[in-house]
Amino acid sequence: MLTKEHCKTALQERLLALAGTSLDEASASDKYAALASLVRDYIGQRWVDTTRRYDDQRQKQVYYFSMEFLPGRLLDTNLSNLGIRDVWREALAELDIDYTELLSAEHDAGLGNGGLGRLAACFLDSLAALGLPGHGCGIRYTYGLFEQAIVDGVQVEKPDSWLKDLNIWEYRKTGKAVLVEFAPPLGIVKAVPYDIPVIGFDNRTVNTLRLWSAEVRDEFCVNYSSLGPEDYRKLLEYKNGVEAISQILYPDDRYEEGRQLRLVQEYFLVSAGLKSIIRHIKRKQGSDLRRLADQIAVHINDTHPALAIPELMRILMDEEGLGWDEAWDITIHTISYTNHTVLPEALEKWPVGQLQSLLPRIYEIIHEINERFCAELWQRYPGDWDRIAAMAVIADGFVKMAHLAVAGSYSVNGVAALHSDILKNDLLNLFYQHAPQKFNNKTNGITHRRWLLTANPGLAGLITGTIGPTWLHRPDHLTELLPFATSTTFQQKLAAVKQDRKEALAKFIFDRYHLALDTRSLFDIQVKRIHAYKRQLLNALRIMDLYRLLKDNPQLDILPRTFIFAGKAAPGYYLAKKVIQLIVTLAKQINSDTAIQDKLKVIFLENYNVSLAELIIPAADISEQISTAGKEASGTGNMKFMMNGAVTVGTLDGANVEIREAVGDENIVIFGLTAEEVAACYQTGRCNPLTVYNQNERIRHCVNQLIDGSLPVIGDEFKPLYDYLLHPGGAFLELQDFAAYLEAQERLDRLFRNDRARWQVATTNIAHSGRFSSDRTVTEYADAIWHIRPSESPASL
Ligand code: DL6
Repeated sequence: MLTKEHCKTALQERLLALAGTSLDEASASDKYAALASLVRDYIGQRWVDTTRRYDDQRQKQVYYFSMEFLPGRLLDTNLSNLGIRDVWREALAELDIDYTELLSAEHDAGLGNGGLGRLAACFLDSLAALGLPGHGCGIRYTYGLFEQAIVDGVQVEKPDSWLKDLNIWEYRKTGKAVLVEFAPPLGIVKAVPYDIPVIGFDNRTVNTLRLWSAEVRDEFCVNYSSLGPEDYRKLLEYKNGVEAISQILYPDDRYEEGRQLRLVQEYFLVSAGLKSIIRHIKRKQGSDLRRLADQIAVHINDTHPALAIPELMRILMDEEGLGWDEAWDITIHTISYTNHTVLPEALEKWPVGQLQSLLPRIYEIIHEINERFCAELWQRYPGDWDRIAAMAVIADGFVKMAHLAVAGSYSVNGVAALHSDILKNDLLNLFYQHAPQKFNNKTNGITHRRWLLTANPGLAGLITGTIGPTWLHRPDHLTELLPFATSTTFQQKLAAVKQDRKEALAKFIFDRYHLALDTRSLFDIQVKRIHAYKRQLLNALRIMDLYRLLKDNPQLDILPRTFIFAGKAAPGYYLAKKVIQLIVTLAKQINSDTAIQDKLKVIFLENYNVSLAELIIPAADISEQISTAGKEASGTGNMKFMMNGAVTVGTLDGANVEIREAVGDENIVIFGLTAEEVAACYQTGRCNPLTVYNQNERIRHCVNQLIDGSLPVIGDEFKPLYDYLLHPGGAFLELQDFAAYLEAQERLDRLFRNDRARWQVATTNIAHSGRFSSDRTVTEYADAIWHIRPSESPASL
C-alpha cells in the first residue's frame, strides 16, 4: 500500500538520483521526470506478467496498425489507471508542488492529425482497461504534428520536436529490431522498436504500444576516408533516406508533396510490425503458421497500413514457403479494416509505377491479387465490365488502397451507423453487393477515463458522489444519473462544476492572450481540425451576422456568448488557413468594440492538441458539430462534449445521429439538410448557393462583409472565401444551411434562458454518454471482429 510518506521520500530520492538535485532546486521538468520514472518502476512487473500470461495462455491477440496515435500526455492517466493518483496528489501538495504545473512539464505526444489518431489512443486505453490482449503498432516520428502559432493573424507552423527531452515512457528494444527491405537505392533499413506501456485501469493488465524508428543497418559501418566522392554521395543519400523515414508525421489532406516518403513510411510500418509479430508467434507457438488467423488479428486503421495485405502474403509465401491459396486464406482471415472517411481526396491511391519501383515484389503480389479478384468477379458477373473495372484493385494506372483493403480482409467497418450505411449504399456499394457479410458498423467511442475522470475530476467526483463508482468500469451505468436530471441540488452542483471549469479556461486565456472573458457568458465552442466540410466558416458567418445585429441594435436581448475556436489547418490547405485568418480578424474586431457591451467575445486558441482539449471541453456550454451531413464519418469531439455536459448543436451527421437517438430530440439541437438531401443537392446540381444568396438578404449581407470593407483587413484578404461560398456546386452547402443554423441558435438561446431546463439537458447528455465510451466500442470489435477475450476477470468493484 503506497502512502503519502512513501511518495514524498521516493520523489526526493529519485530527484537526487536522476537530476542530482534537491527538491528546492528542482524544476517542474525534473519533478515530472522523477515522478514518471517512479511510475515506470510500478509497472515493470505487471508488464512482464501480462506478456507472459498472454503467451502462456496462448491467447489470441489483436494488433492495431495505425500510422497515427495521439495519446497526449501520459503521466496523469497512468497514475489514475494505477489507482495512485490521489495519494500522489496529496503527497505533492504536502511538498508544495503544484500537480497541474508538474503535469504540464510533459510534452504532449502528438503523433496524429486528429480524430483517427485519437481514436487509436482511446482504443488502446480501453483494450487495457478491459484486460484484452491488444497492442498498438505505429511509427515513432521524430517530429509530431506541427506546432501551430498565429502570427499577424495567420497560421504558421513550427516543428514539434517532442523527443528533444527524454521520452520517459518509451523503452528502446534494440534486440527486437527487424530489417525492412526496399528496392535500391533505399535498400535495407533497420526498424528499431520503442515500446510504450499501456496501463489498464484498476487491473493488472499492461499492453504495449510499439512505435518503430528507422535506422541505418548495422553493416553501415565504413571507413569514410576510403570512399571516393561517388560512393560517399551514395552513402550519404542512403543515410539521409533512412533517417527521413520516421522523421515526420504527414499532415492530413495534402499528401501531394513527398508522397514517395509517405509510401515508404506505410510499408516500413507494416513490414516491421508483421515481421516482429510473426517472429514472436513462431518463438512462442512454433513455426506452423497455418493457424495464424486463430492466433492473431491484425486491424488496419484506415487504408494507410493496407500494404499489410501483400506484405503478409509475401512473408507467408516467400519466407515461410506456403502456396498462394494457403497464404491468401490466412491473410483474409487475419486482416480487418476500418474506413474513416468518404471524402474522395482522402481515399488513398498510389501510382503503379511508384509502387512497382519502390516495392517490386509487393507490387507483383498486388497485381496477382487484382488478377484473381477480377477473375472471381468475372465468374460472378460475366460480361459486366463496368462493374469489374469499378471494383478492380488496380485501375487507371493506380493501386486503389480501399479496394485492396476490402478485397484482402474479412471485415470492413464504418465508424458510425450513418457512415457505415453510406459505405454500404454508396462508396463501397459494389463491394457490399459482392460480399455483404464483410460489412459492419462499429460506432466510435472515447475513453471516459481520460475525457471525464482525469480531464474533469470535479464532474467525476460529483457523479461518483451521486451514483457511486460503478460507472468507472461500466460507463453504461451513467444512466443512473437520469433521476437526478431534475434535482435542484444536483443541478446546482453541476452548475458549480461547469463554472469552475469555465474559470480555469478563462484564466488560461487571460494568462496567455490577456483577454478577459465573462465566465457567465455561454461558452460556445468549436474545436477540431480546420476543414471545409466541418464548416467553421458557417460558424464564423453566424458570428458576423450576430455582430451586425448587435451593431444595429446594441440593446438587442441576447445571452452573452464567448465563441471559442481551436484547430490546425494542414499547412498546404489555403482555404482552411483563410478561415483561421477570418476568425482571428473577427476576434480582433469584436473584442475591441465597446459598443456591443461585452455581449460577444471571440477567441482562436493556438496549437490545439490533446492537453488543450482537456482544458477546453469541460468548460463548454455549447458544442458545435455542424459538418455537412454525410461528410463527417463519425466525430468523437461530439462525444467528449456531451460527456462533459455540453449541449450539442449539430447536423444529422456521423455520430450526432446516434447521440440524438440516445438523448432524445429535446436534449440536442439539430438543424440543416440531411445526408440524403445533401446527396440530392449535389446530384441534381439544384443547390446553387447563388440562389440562396440572391433570395435571402440577411445571408447576402453577411457574405458581402467578406469583401465590402467591413472587416479590418487591407485588400481582398477574404475574397477567396467569398468566391468559395458562391461557387456553384462547390462549397459544403454553408449557405443552404445558414438559415436553419440561425434558427437553431435561437432555440439554443431559449434553452439557456431556462436554467432548470438547461441543466436537465446537460445531465441527460452526461447520463447517456456511457454508450459512447470506447469500452463499448472495443468490446464490440473484440466480440464481433477480432474474437479475443479478456485474459483476466474484470476488476472487482
Ligand atoms: O473515426 C475517427 C475519425 C472520425 O471520427 C472522423 O469523423 C473522421 O473524419 C476521421 N477520419 C480521418 C480520415 N483520415 N483519413 N484517411 O481522419 O476519423
